Amino acid sequence: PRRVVTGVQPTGALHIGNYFGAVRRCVRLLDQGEDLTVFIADLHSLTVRQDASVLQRNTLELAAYLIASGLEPARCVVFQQSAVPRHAELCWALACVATLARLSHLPQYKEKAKLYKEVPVGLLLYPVLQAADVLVYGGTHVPVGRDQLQHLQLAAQLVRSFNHRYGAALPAPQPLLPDDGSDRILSLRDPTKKMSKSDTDPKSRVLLSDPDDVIELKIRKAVTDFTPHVTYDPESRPGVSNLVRLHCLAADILPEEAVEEADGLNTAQYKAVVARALVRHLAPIRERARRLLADPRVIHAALQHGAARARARADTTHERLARLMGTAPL
Ligand code: AQP
Repeated sequence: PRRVVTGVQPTGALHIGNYFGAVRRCVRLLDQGEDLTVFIADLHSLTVRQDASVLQRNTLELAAYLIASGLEPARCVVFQQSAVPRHAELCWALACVATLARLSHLPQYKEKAKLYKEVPVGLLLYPVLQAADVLVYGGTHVPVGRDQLQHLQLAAQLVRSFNHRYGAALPAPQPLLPDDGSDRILSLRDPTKKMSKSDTDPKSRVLLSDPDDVIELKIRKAVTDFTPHVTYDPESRPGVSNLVRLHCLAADILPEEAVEEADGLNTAQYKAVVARALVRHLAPIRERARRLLADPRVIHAALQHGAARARARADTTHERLARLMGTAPL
């Protein structure tokens, strides 16, 4: 059977790139009847320095927004990664079959390592932990963006080495790629870059927590180009096309339909249409999250319930692998 596994880091408020690129795709997978495991990747977030109380708050808020977006604990397994120590444990076993050469050649590692004088080992192990996150549940599919394909190839290679060494039968996880461009929502201030939580300009992203008027303002200020009419042409008009894409994702329409709706409007007028579609889509989610956060006990209970289910699944994999590795308790 298919098992879909994915994680989101609690490194700051969720933006519409995370939402359309990850969260909403997961909701769609649930609607299609997939078996889905979603974790809040707090261990991953430790690769950069975190303030403990901020991390806890971000974890709570992320849980609220995941549940409010439709990843309800009754429909999928949602939990905090650190609540299931098997992730870190399997990461170690995988690290023992990974090679330094392979890990240090991954483009994302090289990119991030450049920012340090002394590179933390966690940065190198990041994709190994990602592999463990999936394999610990016998995950078969991972919803990813195109920029994560290399990490999935690494996971497949680790699976081959691990299976070869121990005679295990872990499945190599397959990527699930979107065909609607939702894995690459661009910055509203610089459409050559991805929208990102860590961008220093808050106007570069719309947050799920943004009030209606802030959404309108940020879309109104979005950088486009000097052609007044609206077309969908991601290569030559990334800014406008990003807005068309957001319109499509929020209103559940195709680019042709969005462009038709924009007929006779200039980009400034069209931005109001896009903002309206986003507000209509996001306001109910924000309201549900606000209610959840007003009494976090429901969130705590949901996470505990999710962690218990995840632990039970992870234990099954662990026991099987421990026997093969010779680390089963005597
Ligand atoms: N711009 C984006 N468009 C589509 N999908 C996106 N994702 C991130 N940015 C975009 C997807 O969101 C999921 C969760 O991401 P993450 O929390 O693991 O961190 P990230 O990928 O590093 O996301 P950010 O927002 O850019 O954070 P920072 O700035 O901290 O690095 C993933 O599935 C990701 O593909």
